[in-house]
Amino acid sequence: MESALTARDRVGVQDFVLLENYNSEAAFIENLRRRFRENLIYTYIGSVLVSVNPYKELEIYSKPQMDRYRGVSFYEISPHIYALSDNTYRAMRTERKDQCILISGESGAGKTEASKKILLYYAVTCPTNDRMAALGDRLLQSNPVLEAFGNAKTLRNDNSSRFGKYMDVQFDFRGAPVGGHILNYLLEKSRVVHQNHGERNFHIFYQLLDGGDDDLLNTLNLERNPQNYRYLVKGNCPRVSSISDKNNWKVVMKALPVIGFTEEEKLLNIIASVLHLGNTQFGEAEEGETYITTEISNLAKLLGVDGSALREALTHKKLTAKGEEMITPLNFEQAESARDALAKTVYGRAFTWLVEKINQSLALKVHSKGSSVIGLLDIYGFEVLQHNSFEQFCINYCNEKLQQLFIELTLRSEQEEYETEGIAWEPVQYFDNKIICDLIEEKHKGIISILDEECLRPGETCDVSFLEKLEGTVGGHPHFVTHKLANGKTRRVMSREEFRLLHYAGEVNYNVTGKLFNTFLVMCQSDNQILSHCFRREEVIDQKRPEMAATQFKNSLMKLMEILSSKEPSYVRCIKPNDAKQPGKFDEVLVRHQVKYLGLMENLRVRRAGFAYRRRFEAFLQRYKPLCPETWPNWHGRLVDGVLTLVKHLGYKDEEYKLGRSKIFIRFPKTLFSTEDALEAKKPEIVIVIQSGW
Ligand code: AD9
Ligand code: MG
Repeated sequence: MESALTARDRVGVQDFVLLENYNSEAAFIENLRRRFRENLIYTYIGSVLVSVNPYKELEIYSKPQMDRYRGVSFYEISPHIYALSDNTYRAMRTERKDQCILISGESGAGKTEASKKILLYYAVTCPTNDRMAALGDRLLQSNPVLEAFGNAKTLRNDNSSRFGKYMDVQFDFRGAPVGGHILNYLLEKSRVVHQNHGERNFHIFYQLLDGGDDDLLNTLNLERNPQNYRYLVKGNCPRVSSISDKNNWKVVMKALPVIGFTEEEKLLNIIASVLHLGNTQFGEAEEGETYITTEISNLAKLLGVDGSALREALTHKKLTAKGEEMITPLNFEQAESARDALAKTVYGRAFTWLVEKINQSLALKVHSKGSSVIGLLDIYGFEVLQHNSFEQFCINYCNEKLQQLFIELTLRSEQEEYETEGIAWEPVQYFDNKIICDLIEEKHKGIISILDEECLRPGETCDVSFLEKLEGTVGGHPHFVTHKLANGKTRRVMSREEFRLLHYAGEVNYNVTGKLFNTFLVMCQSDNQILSHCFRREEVIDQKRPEMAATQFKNSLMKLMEILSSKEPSYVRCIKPNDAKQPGKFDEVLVRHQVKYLGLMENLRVRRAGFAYRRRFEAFLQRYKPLCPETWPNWHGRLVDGVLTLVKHLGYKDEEYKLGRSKIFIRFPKTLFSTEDALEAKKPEIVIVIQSGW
């Protein structure tokens, strides 16, 4: 009967549903703050885990800590990411239903760290399957590799995920992990050629230059100083104090063989070739023709292509008109843009290839009957930059979809619970962000459809007409704003080249000009001859009528939503306590904003709508049976009768509780508090009873 909760664990309330003043945002934030001050970064809203990034290492993730959480009920121990992991795992085992854990929050809030802790928990605590003993290792080791290639230092996060990741972990009938699969979403490829001030390119470039030995760098014809590479100097930030590129290089090199990767050389050639591509320069000849002024034989060798073919591809373009092929020269600007497009494509292809390799290594190798799955979703967080492009549009759209799923599923499951238990309730009003999702994705009328139409038009610049079309189609939408005001005047604070979306999480201005929305248009029309040499020919996408990038992304998100909806979801809602990435600093304004847009207050209200607290009959009886002589030490009748006997003895009034089919629902927190207090007071007696061999 010893409680696993210590006095420190009890700072504030560990479940927001127990807040006396549950309608008060101030009380909500004060509870978060009090707990954060004591390094209690986790708090529940019912079964949703709210996590505040501590920005420091806490001693709460060790093996003994994992053991504390195994098989223990949510409410009997302090909130933790391990409790959620364990609960999800047990639900999968006992209910034989696939699960998923959805982690959301803005950039830097702690999503990736949370997903790694969950994976670590499973790798350490689950039984192993003899034939797949190393799978846990492989799952864990895929992380540093993917992070090296897909994460980068941004202003918001020193290790920001620049791709979305959904990972399935498959378990066999004994609960041992036996397979895994990763789906990756839209890598932010523009970072390969451009970084904002204070940001970096993907980690792997710096790791290679800092950690690779002299021989390797010689072979790749690279110099150690990142400042010598055009693609690495844009952000003017070659080093990050919180990151050791040298050590991380070692970690990645060690991880590659664990995940079964043997084509290291090929991968490094690609990384080096991107750097050399960046340093490729052009000169302008007369008549607008362009030529390459730098040495490219080394680059051609690294890419595995013929030098003159490469030269041709960087300075000319191939057009097919009326069945005839025409080769026309590129001007200086076009050549630079073709070079950058090539760098992005090569890097993007390498990333996809890496994910494929990891998937091969994690693939289920033994046929396993009755296996179930836990899916883990860790996407890039909502972000607002000074200059927001097509990529931010996709990132924020993705967050919008996830929020929609959260609303649908929490409301739906809450409603379903009341229904299955046969209990009446009043629905709570929510801000439903479906209206914004529709604005973006609706067929023929949404922003993505309009973007698609523009992409199909010949010509290279379509930004202005795109904006005009947007105004014509979605101009009156309450979540869409441009410089034009309804009265025909112009909004001074906005330029003519941007539109604003009022996202659920805040307002974002998207720029539609030149290098932003437009680069992706050029890319999807590019005819890239080099990639066919780098990779298998059948791998190269048919470019005749490319599926537009935005639609492709939309379709992949739709598929993801389908996958997630078919599983039982659990939620981790991550909160970033300050913008300075500092420990101990709780910026109330920043936190309040996140609490608002994550819909945590509504979430709490729904949870409290009818009944603050619910528990299965057996769990309730097990915990509180010492409080009633008729149920202690054992109740032999029907569970529901035992619970009824117990609550009558405790003096619960009729309006304070309801009995469902399998659960007791308690309306007010104070009822539960007084029961908990009674249990606390009774403890010494219970211990004596247990010790005397009752
Ligand atoms: V982004 O959308 O990918 O830009 P995330 O993934 O939400 O973002 P991440 O998990 O990368 O953020 O966390 C940012 C940093 O906060 C980490 O690099 C850690 O330094 C720090 N962090 C986050 N969670 C924890 C934690 N539980 N314990 C200690 C943490 N540090
Ligand atoms: Mg991340």
